[in-house]
Amino acid sequence: MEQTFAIIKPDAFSAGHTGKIIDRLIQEGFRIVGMKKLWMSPDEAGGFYYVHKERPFFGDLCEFMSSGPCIAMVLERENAILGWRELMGATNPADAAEGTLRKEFGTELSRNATHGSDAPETAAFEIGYFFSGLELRS
Ligand code: FUP
Repeated sequence: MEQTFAIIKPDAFSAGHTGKIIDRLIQEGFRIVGMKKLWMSPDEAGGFYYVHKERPFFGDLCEFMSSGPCIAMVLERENAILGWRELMGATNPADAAEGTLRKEFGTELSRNATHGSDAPETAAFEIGYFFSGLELRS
């Protein structure tokens, strides 16, 4: 079993897609180990996306991620990291395959509905950024 970290981003949350996205991930065999709704400050979003802090889109990314509430989750399944990335689809919804979450719910590169960790090290950092051990007891 592997854990990954996922976000239903402010665009998808405010559009009312949370239930549909949760339905899909349960259908795909993920177990929700932790889940919370939160509204990040720009600074908190910047800490989450610190790897991108020198990139030209960093400011817009932090503004978007703090534009409204989102849903943060820890998901567990075999091969969870890659499996969740596959269910989300390509970063740019325009390139995402049919049937993926970003294809269905994303609207543009900077508003792509969901986030998922890309490697075990990032999953560990991202889970720890949002959840305490107590919140993940199961
Ligand atoms: P991903 O791992 O698929 O979420 O993609 P990245 O880590 O490369 O990018 C993080 C977020 O920055 C993406 F979800 C969308 C946003 N982004 C932009 O807004 N512009 C870009 O040119 C690249 C990424």
